[in-house]
Amino acid sequence: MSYELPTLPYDYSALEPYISKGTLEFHHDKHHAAYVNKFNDAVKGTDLDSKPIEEVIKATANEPSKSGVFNNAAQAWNHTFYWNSMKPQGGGTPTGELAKKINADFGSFDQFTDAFKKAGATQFGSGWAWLVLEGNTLKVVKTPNAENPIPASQVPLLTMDVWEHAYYLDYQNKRPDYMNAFLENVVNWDFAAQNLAAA
Ligand code: MN3
Repeated sequence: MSYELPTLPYDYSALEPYISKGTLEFHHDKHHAAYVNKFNDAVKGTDLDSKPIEEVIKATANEPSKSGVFNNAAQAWNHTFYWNSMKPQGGGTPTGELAKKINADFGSFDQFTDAFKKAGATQFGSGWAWLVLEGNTLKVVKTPNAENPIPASQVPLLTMDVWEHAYYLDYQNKRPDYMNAFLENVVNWDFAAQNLAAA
């Protein structure tokens, strides 16, 4: 059962000027596609081949001998989740239950954004910043390289890719500018709210 590269949920130019067509073309068509292809090659013919990708991620996390499967499975999953964490005319603030829960668990929306940006800024090198539900509490976490919150039994609600390939063409080394644009202009709070409702 091979994992298919999903099409982007919007046009390549739909997030401009915050994330360019060129960035999304490289990021989706080259980087994400390569992870998907390598994952399918690595898992083919193994006992994990028929498992859902989330199960593969859980089964291979913390297994050094299976890092090739894990890294490509997690990166295939993370990027699909990242595309859905953004939308054209995104940004703004969450509403409804998600807004209430952010206020309850972080103190305020501003305290959430401070924590999320700090997670992205302090992830040394490549990785991801996440809003997750752990038990009944929202948390911000960061993960290095391909790692994601699934093996820790945290439910991902939202993610931001902080690998340089996510922002270098548009922002060069200025990761904070990319993070501000992500939160102010493209973040998809509807997606996070759906994930919370389904958790
Ligand atoms: Mn990436």
